[in-house]
Amino acid sequence: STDDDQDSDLTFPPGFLFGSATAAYQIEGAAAEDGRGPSIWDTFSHTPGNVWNGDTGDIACDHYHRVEEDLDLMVTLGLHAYRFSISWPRVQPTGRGAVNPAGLAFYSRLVDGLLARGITPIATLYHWDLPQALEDEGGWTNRATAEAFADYARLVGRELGDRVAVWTTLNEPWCTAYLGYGSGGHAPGIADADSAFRAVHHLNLAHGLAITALREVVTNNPQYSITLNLHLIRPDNPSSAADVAAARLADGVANRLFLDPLLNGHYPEWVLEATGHLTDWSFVTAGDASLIRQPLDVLGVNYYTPQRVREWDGVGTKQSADGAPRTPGTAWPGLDHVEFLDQGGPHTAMGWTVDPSGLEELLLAIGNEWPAQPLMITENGAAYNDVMSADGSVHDPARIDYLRRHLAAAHRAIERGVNLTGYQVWSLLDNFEWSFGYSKRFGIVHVNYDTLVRTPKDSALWYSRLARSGVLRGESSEIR
Ligand code: PNW
Repeated sequence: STDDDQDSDLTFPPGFLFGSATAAYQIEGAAAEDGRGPSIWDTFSHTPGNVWNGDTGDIACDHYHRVEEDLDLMVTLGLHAYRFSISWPRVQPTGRGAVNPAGLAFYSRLVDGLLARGITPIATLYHWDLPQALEDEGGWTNRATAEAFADYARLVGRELGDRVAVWTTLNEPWCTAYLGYGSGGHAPGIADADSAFRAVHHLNLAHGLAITALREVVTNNPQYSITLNLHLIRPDNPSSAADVAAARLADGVANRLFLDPLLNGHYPEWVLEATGHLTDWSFVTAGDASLIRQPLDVLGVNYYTPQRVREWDGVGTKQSADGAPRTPGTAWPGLDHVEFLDQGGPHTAMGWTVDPSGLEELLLAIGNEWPAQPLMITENGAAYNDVMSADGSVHDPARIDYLRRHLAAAHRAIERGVNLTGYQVWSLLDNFEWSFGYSKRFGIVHVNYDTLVRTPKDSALWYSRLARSGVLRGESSEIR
């Protein structure tokens, strides 16, 4: 029997938070309403050639107008928690100074709506929609953006800091730095290694400053967190020293540049050296390390697929990271001699290999290095080409299978001692999947983009049984 055959029922610990996640730009729409300022994703998506089919978040799921309906949907599904993000330009249209009261009021209503329904609010302050005005001054390449972020955190904290249970500063700073400023595949579409490393540091700094600012103003003793998309990177041939070195370098650039300052209080010297030909790191100044390292009540981990690398011998055409769309630059600066290999099927609609063992391995690796650090899976899920059947239901057995196997992997990690506090499925709704537009459906709830009607998929009904019981049923007791 392999790790993935799960025949017995698995019970999750009491208090384990089953929920689901979304992000403001991906679902809200109402992009120019009630005083919201433009973000880099408005600019990027409205620039031809950046997003599949020319899709934008102008309307998205129209969640801004349908928030009550969506809250009721969460109740129907029995969710314990809801992870959402706050749109900075909705709250502060130019990223600085004047507050937009209507924007703040929207999130206040959302939080009240969650609490009234007994759902735990997990708020993310930044899920990629930087106010365009700040990008015009250099965005995350600019230290001042980190300082502006702390001011924004403070004013949101003043408004919601009596009600939010978990504050997450940043979602996936890896994506912001390396896709936004490295590959150019995400907004603001800059392809420059030096800019990407500057962004890494200023995002780390923004996190530390924001936690400090929140602590000054909140009153309800919440949990503080950050969400990272950590990469589980395996050497193709574990007995090849060159492949092991390739995997270590990839881990250094993708993971250690975040984990080390956040949790250990310093940058890994060897990674700074290994990337020294691309940036001089002079923007890291004395004292920054202590600003960045703030105690984290929970570390958010997003996981979709592992990676497999080998040393590239320089011959032929190098394979690139799986699923990555063609972009002007690289999301892996400094890895000229590292090749990312296709890992075989099955794949999701993103082209990402389904491999739950990577999640268990990742959780154990973090748990072993930081045993006292509570973790939460803040995203995990899969895109499939779902279609509505004639009877009006959406049968998505592949997604159920994906979720079941990843939840079993998470359960194995718990049994092996990892302090895992919850699981947020990505995503509650089909939504704007960044450069892939509306072509990729990650939701457990189907959205018809003509009518905006929401229909829970089979996976949503399956997930609600899990959330209500806390028991992941074995395959043989599954009713499909
Ligand atoms: C995450 N990569 O994005 C985000 O947090 C979500 O907003 C997004 O919808 C979800 O995962 C699904 O993609 C990622 O290229 C985008 O490695 C790209 C990568 C990783 C995460």
